[in-house]
Amino acid sequence: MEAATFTSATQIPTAGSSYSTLSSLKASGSHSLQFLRRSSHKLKPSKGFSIRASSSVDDDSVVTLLDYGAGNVRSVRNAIRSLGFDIKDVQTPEDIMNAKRLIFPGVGAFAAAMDVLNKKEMAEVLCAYIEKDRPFLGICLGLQLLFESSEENGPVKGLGLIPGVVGRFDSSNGFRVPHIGWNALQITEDSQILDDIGSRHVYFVHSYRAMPSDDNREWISSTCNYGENFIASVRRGNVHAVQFHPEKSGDVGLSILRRFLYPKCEITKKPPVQRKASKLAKRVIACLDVRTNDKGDLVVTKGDQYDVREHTKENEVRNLGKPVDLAGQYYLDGADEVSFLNITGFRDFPLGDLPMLQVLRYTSENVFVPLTVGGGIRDFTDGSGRYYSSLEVASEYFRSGADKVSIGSDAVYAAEEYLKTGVRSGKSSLEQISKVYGNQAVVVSIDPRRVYLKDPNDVVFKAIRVRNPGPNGEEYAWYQCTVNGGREGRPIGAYELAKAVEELGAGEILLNCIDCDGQGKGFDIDLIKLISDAVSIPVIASSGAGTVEHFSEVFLETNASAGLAAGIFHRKEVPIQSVKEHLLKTGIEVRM
Ligand code: 1PR
Repeated sequence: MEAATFTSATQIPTAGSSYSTLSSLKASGSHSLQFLRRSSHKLKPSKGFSIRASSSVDDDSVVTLLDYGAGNVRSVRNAIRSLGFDIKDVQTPEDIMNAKRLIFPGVGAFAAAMDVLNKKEMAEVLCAYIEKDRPFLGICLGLQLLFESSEENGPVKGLGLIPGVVGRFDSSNGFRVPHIGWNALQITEDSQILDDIGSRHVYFVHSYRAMPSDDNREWISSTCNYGENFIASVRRGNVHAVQFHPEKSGDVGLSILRRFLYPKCEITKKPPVQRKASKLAKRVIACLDVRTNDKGDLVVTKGDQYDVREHTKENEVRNLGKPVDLAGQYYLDGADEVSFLNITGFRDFPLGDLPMLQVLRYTSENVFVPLTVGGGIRDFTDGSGRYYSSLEVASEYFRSGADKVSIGSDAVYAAEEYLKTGVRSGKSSLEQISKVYGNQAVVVSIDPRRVYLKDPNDVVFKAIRVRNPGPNGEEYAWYQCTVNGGREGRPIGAYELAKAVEELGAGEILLNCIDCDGQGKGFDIDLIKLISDAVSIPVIASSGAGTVEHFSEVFLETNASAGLAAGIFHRKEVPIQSVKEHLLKTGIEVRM
């Protein structure tokens, strides 16, 4: 159950205590924090909204949610609740017809979703509901299903309400697929729910998209450019659908949901504004390495080259704060994503590590940007002989509020096996999880260590000339992958691993570097350039950030899609907002 009981060691709020863990945050004056405070009050709209008296408070405070059980819609639920609404789940087709307002957060694959809708006899009722112009909001796949068909594992027939075919992004033009990240929209029509957002960014994560055409023009309320103009939202009367994720788009996304949920609020009609096309913004990610310290408390820690212990007599695990509090703070500070890495997951079974699941549950109640969790994702047999597949482990993480899971050690073994046999067995955690939850939900975290060479031909792995020579003047290096938190080197390089995991279904790469971790001397530009040029999935540059300039350097010199840092944020040396302001000044698009 969501409101699980808690060990006091985790010091996380009890269910229903709203945002009390963040009460200690001294961010007064922050717009977002004000919003969070407001949002904890039921049915209390934001400033500038006035709700006219409604006939029935009960009816007006319920959102009907069409969750056909294909994946995790926890974040949508949390966002709806944070806006003061209760949720009624659709159980039967009649529930759709009786809905006062219906939200359809499509998840999973197009064909599977249509299959469920047809089998449960909901497809026809849903069409009738929409054709009657009843309040509807489709999200992501919930937009795509309105079209005639999709090419995803198809062609597959859709609901056929909007003319057009949903197709895959073309990665041959250099744009990375999936499209993951923050873009601003071109609002083309009076969209009502988008009235407040101006040129602010919203969060997308998808590989398929619907394209504008003369036939569907009258539906389109906004488009977005990602190598090509695709449909970002549609609107006809009370029917809305968005390709992006409002529930993951921070306060902008919540304001979009609020507009939908409070249709009676006064809106100052503004003419649609034509804006310069936005590029995909570079993301700034805050990473929380989490583990239990020697007293049994779950803490955020941070290592130097992966050594997380203080160099004192006590040799304690460094304690930089509480996971839920810090994640909440980084959300308010403007982090585009928050990552939790359960760094002892390789030796402790994560499903036995309930505090980590609880951290996710509580964080996802109030943090409305994507959450990634990693550590210990692998097949496991517990002491009593019960076998858990990696898919079960990942599913539990998703159910607890993760949007993506990150796989470290197990991806190394899978890549080694794949390179040895040349066969995709379909059995690895990576393959199984990406098949069920989609590539975009699976990140592979690489923990490489630099191995210097005098001659690049000394190894069979990809070696490159490095800008800073090794201790004996070596001009080359290869990047050896490690497992178990850097404890064991493996016979595979980061380059070979990255290419293999892309083929096995990874949607993104989190590229650490043990040599740079915690050093504050900058990212390993050679490594990040090597990997981000080798794959066509997004690469997150990690390890070594010490100044704002390190972020502009990595974005200007490599094709990294995101920059991740830990130590400088935990020690409050560099605020996330300063990183973003610096990037903007340098001409690099970021979400503000
Ligand atoms: O192998 O699937 O169980 O996953 C374990 C995960 O835990 C991996 O993602 C691995 O990177 C991570 N991990 C394991 N041990 C450590 C450790 O530090 N002892 N943390 C560890 C790795 C690296 C980054 C760090 C950046 C930025 N941490 O996440 O946050 O280097 O730090 P900085 O900005 O301070 O330089 P599995």
